[in-house]
Amino acid sequence: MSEFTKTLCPYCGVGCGLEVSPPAQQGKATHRDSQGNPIWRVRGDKAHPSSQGMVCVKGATIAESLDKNRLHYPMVRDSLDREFRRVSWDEVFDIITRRIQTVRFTQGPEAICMYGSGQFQTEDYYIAQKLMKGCLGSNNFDANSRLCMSSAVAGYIQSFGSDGPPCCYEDLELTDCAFLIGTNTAECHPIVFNRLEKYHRKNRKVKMIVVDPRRTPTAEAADLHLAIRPGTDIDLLNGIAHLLMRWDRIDTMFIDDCTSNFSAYAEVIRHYPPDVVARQCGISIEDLETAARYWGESQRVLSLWSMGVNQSSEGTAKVRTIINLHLMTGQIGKPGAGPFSLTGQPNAMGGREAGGLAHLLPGYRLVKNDQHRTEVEDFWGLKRGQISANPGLTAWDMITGLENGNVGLLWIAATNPAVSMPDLERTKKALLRSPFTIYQDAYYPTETTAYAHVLLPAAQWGEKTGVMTNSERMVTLCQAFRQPPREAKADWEIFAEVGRRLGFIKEFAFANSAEVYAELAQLTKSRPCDMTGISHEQLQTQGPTQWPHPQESRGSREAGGETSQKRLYTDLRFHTPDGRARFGAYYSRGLAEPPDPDYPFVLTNGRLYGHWHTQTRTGRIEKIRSMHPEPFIEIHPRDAAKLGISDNQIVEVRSRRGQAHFPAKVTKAIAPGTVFVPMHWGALWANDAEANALTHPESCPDSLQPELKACAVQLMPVSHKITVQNYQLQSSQW
Ligand SMILES: Nc1nc2c(c(=O)[nH]1)N[C@H]1C(S)=C(S)[C@@H](COP(=O)(O)OP(=O)(O)OC[C@H]3O[C@@H](n4cnc5c(=O)[nH]c(N)nc54)[C@H](O)[C@@H]3O)O[C@H]1N2
Ligand SMILES: Nc1nc2c(c(=O)[nH]1)N[C@H]1C(S)=C(S)[C@@H](COP(=O)(O)OP(=O)(O)OC[C@H]3O[C@@H](n4cnc5c(=O)[nH]c(N)nc54)[C@H](O)[C@@H]3O)O[C@H]1N2
Ligand code: SF4
Ligand SMILES: [Mo]
Repeated sequence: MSEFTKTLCPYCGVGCGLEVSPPAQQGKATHRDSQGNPIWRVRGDKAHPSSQGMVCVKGATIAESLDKNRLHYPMVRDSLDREFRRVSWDEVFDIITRRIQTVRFTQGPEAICMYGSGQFQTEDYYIAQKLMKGCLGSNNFDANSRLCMSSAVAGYIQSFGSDGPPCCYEDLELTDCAFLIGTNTAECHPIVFNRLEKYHRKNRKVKMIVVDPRRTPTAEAADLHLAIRPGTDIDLLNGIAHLLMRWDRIDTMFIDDCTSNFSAYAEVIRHYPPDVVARQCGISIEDLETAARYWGESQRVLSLWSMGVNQSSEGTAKVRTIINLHLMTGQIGKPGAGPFSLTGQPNAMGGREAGGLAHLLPGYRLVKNDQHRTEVEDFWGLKRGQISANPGLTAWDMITGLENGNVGLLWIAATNPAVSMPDLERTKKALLRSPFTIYQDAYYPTETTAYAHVLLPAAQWGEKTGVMTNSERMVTLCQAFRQPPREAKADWEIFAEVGRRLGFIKEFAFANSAEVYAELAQLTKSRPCDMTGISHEQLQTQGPTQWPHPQESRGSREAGGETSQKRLYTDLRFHTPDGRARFGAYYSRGLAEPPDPDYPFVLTNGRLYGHWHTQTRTGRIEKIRSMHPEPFIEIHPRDAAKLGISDNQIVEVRSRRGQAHFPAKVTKAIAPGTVFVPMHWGALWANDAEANALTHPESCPDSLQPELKACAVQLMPVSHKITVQNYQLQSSQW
């Protein structure tokens, strides 16, 4: 047997294949982390179709974080101002089930909430849905994906009748024009970007357009960088459509045969002539025309987007407006073309398959759809009507639910909301009011630990076997290669045990995660994400597999046939009742909180190449800490001069909700009037440098995704030196 275990990188949605082997090497010294733990060896898996052996710095260094500061035992305390005490799993399960029963029978199941994560494996997600939405009858399961890709989900559903990114990574190497909007792919999806950039460099005819208010490393590589004003994406996209229409660069046959609602859209784009659009976006008419020309002249256009589009109070409209351009030019369902949403987290896609948002059910089903609920109830052996017909509380609704006393129990797993939620002061105050919070994480402490009554130690990547699906619908088996530390358990096992103790014995009678996956796969039968031909065993023997992959196709695969569909909609039939894709007709509305004389700057925020979100892993890796030692704020030289701010000087940033301090990075990479801060520094890692101290929770009316990417701020240089203190790593006692 090979000494390598095949798995997937647990960071971003690119989903690179990894091979991991044990630390001890014959004849060589064992590498150890700074706390003395031996480090597992990791390399790219050349056989993985998505990444072909490539990895970025995060994947390459992941093993160094596995043992540092882990949460080892269940812990409880009676109130948030007390110390935790260690308890056994038996005791803690008892405490939790008693509490669930009390809340269920006093406040009702809708007072029970779970806030999960795109970093769950699919099995974790599925068991959580069955427990919450099925057995307990509460649709209040939401995930951090609400803050991440729910606008993409809503946009796909509204335009195509179903969720599901229709493209694949091969398209990166087949396109004539890559249109990257609101995505810093080079830093956030590095291996996707490597593939695209290599191809772009070799083929000079291939165009790359980047739309981002910042000149990111992604924008540096582009033929055309449109540094639009934050929140003007719809103006730009409608402006491109206006020119394509004027130049008659549209695919009328495709529009007539395969779409609906074109006339409403045509009416909207009439109002976006180039002079108006250029002024609105803060770009030149020439650049706008160049972008439209690249679109119009290309045989194959591939759009890629992520948070600059989704995290917006008009996120769904932005997504649909991107899709509109593809529909009007017939750029879908063929190699090298299509609207491709890049998913952020490693298993945000698996979450969608398992129904892991408050309005979804497993198998790409919707809570609001009567037939979908009935199908799931029958499959789970529940009474008709057991699944509530109302979508549950979203992530932010859970915060306001704590404020108004409607939430009686909050179970948080695999996410760190005390850093990643908008309007942190309000979030933290609400969390302090929670009558009972369970927090299930791999590490101790994180910022959210301070708000928990119960801590449950989670087994993480490499310590449990399960599957994850990446942005191109590629399902990979992530095999355990080591034991969970001390008493840590897999998330799905924790949920299942609570289910059994609540009396749902047969519902949660799973011997292992392969059985869990097999059950979910059955529930996807004949759905757009049909995975009935996928199982742990099949993935182990045949390797990563893209869905849709129905069971019937197994035979044809063995006979050498192509089974998984690399691309969706190649037959140009969509999942709408009439089979046509729908144009969405949207006027731009702009930012929820535009700048004004009191708060004259737009603050945007995002990610850096080395760090992962709230640093629970990457903050513990020396190489990465030295790449990005401190937070900072990017300010254009003109704005800096006006305010008397010099490089490295501390800037106080205030919004209507809070304040933070950052050393200034004076740079032309950011547009005048806009400033940028990284999102990675929560309260444990720096003093007063939280991006979300400033942001607001206003969200898109369709996707309910908050506008994390923009809020209005004022800036002030301060003379005293704020220490950007780094959190000192202690070795975990727990
Ligand atoms: N290194 C690293 N990689 C990651 C992650 C990480 O933490 N670290 N996290 C993963 C996750 S979960 C996600 S969701 C993805 C996110 O991946 P990205 O979306 O690429 O990352 P962000 O840096 O959040 O935002 C992208 C860009 O949006 C731009 N932007 C802001 N406002 C606007 C606007 O109004 N319009 C346009 N067009 N652009 C705008 C910002 O300037 C920023 O450069 O990354 C994934 N990959
Ligand atoms: N201002 C601003 N805010 C943002 C964003 C932004 O761009 N700007 N982006 C938003 C987006 S897109 C996202 S995805 C979120 C991310 O925000 P979070 O989800 O809060 O960030 P992470 O640091 O990834 O937290 C994941 C947690 O899961 C734990 N963990 C890892 N593996 C496991 C496991 O297997 N089981 C369990 N139980 N725990 C595990 C880790 O230790 C860590 O504490 O932030 C959102 N917030
Ligand atoms: S690109 Fe994403 S999946 Fe690949 S190694 Fe880097 S973080 Fe991991
Ligand atoms: Mo995300």
